[in-house]
Amino acid sequence: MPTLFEKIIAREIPAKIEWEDEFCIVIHDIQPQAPLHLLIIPKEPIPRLAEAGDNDGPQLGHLLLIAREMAKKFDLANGFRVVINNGPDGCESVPHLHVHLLAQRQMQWPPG
Ligand code: DGP
Repeated sequence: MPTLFEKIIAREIPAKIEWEDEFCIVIHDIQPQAPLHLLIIPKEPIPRLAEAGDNDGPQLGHLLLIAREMAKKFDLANGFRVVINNGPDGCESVPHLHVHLLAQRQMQWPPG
C-alpha cells in the first residue's frame, strides 16, 4: 500500500508543493502548527527514522540541506525549528519519514 506521502508525490492527492527534486518533495502541512509549516519528505518511503538504513545517510542529510534552502527561500533569518516525529511517543501520524520545518512565530521549549 502506498503511503499518503507517496500518493502526494504521485499527484494522486493534491498538495501545495514548494520544492521537488530527485530525492525529496517539500509541501505545506495541511494542519499548520506555525504560520510557515513545511514537510520535507524523501521519495523513498522509509517509515521512520528508527528504520533508516546505514546507507540512507546521504538522503537524510539531503533533507536537512533542503531545510536550509527553504530557510533561505522564506528568509527565516530570525530562526526556525526542524522536527522529526518518530513512533507513538514521538506523535508520528504518517508512517513515511518526514522533516517538519516550522517558522514565523516564537517557538517554546520544552516542546509539548
Ligand atoms: P507526523 O505527525 O509527524 O507524522 O506528521 C504528519 C503531518 O502530515 C501532520 O502535521 C499533518 C500532515 N498531513 C496529514 N495529512 C496530510 C495531507 O493530506 N496533506 C498535507 N499537505 N499534509 C498532511
